[in-house]
Amino acid sequence: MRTRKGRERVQFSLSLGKNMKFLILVTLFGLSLAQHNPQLKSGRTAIVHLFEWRWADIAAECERFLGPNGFGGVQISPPNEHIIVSSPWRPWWQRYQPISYNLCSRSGSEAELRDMITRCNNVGVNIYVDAVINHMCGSGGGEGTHSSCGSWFSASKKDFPSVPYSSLDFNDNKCKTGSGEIENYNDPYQVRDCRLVGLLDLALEKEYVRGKVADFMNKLIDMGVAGFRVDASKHMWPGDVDTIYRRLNNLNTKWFPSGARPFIFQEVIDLGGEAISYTDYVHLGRVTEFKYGAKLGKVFRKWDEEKLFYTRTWGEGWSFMSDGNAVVFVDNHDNQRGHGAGGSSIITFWDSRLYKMAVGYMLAHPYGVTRVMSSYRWNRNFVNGKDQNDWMGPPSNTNGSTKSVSVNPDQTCGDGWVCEHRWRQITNMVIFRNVVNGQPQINWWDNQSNQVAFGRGDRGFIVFNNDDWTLNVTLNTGMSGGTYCDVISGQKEGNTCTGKQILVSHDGNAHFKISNLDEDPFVAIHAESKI
Ligand code: AAO
Repeated sequence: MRTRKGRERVQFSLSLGKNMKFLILVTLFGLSLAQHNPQLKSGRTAIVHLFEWRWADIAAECERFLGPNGFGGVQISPPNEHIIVSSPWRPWWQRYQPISYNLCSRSGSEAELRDMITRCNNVGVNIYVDAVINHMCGSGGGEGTHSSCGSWFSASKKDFPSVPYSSLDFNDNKCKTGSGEIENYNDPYQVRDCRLVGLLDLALEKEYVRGKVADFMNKLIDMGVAGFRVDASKHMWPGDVDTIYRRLNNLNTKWFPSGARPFIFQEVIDLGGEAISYTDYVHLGRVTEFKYGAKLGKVFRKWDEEKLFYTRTWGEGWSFMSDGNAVVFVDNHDNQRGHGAGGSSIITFWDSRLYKMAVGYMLAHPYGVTRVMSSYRWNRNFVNGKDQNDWMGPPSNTNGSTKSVSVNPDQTCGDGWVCEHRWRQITNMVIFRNVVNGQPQINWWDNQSNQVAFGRGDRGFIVFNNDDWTLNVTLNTGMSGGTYCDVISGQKEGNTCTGKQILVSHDGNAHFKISNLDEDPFVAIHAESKI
């Protein structure tokens, strides 16, 4: 609760003068707490990860879809120069192997990046950069110009002249394992000083390296980005990244209030049971809460005897980190294909019916800063439970360039792009989250099984049926009397509903009937879906 209060205070400070606000934030909470603020524009609340999208497509998506539908921001794939891998052919993960901080990548050029940042900001959508600062390419990355801007490098000599980094800028002298690799996650020294899957580990304790990383991030801040997902944060010493974060510029005042700090959210996988905990990082910025998707997957799949009604205490009550520290998601680009952590319980677009419910639940619930995943399809090929094609990159042309995202007449995407964020149920729940923003969770109801409902003040109400029988019940919605459109089976268009209508009587009660066989067995109404 301490941090919830903290957030209220931060929100309160928004109404004060700009300089005053900065002073209060710095003196009372320090720079680091300000880095917990996603700096979302005008009532927006959700981020979407447009995994592997081209900059030109993101710019267009901001203008034609994300801006108008209330999305708050986009997490983009790493924008800096990366290795180009031919075996396997152009895997998505080549972008997690930096060659330099030049801004040309599989997603486009620096000019295209700048154009995207400008156009998205202009329609109220923030850009968050996936920052890969723990390492450069893999030690087996060879030598040559197989890199996205064509820069020469040598992995074996640890020579990256386009930064420049030399063999002096890496950690190998500090790492104490025989292989030079992380061998044991229970030894924090190995995790921070040795190589993660063979990736050349940067010596972030060095002033020179810190300077190069801060320059890279500051260039992006000056271009107008709102913050960073910090890749592999667990593998960097908190003191080192703290020094770098402190050097970051305030956000560009063309789009953000003066004194606004970049939003920092750190990728730390902590499912418990390892030496390194998320608590080492929460004072520096937010942290990805990996327990969230792993547990929500079990709940909706009804594994381990989980039931939806147990989520009455969802959030801190499930030993997740405190609300003000968490970034939450149902799946991410790693665990949707068996990388990273979370295991088989993770729900993805491949299980679309469960996925819509799980994402709907996340967006309706007040806990955390929410991130929606937007994926592409690939040819999965399971052998003994492992997908042999977990490396496959985005929809591409024969020369390896990424295909543009095409939009079908019904607003879904084509050419292998899944665009979960465009699924009506998910888009409408992003809007729901904006409409109920700041409202407390109230009027909880459950059937002691997998049917639950809750409201958000008098602004919204949602009902789930994940049991194998019909839900048929009258509930207090807390909303004003009238007719509302369910935004799951349809939405409000003009003064009619394209899907179900929900009648709320003057006392706030409404009758809900949801068959377990419905296409989507949940119903959501909000103040702006009233007709
Ligand atoms: C590629 C090749 C490698 C090759 C390498 C270098 O695949 O074979 O050696 O190039 O040439 C991505 C891909 C990698 C790829 C890499 C570079 O996923 O396959 O390597 O790009 O191209 C750890 C890190 C975490 C990381 C995650 C994947 O802690 O930071 O691994 N995620 C980020 C990115 C990711 C990216 C990188 C980092 C690197 O999101 O896309 O890699 O930039 C435990 C630990 C976790 C650890 C996992 C996986 O998790 O706790 O910290 O994540 O293991 O190793 C249970 C446990 C859970 C455990 C999990 C898995 O769930 O509860 O704690 O099991 O064992």
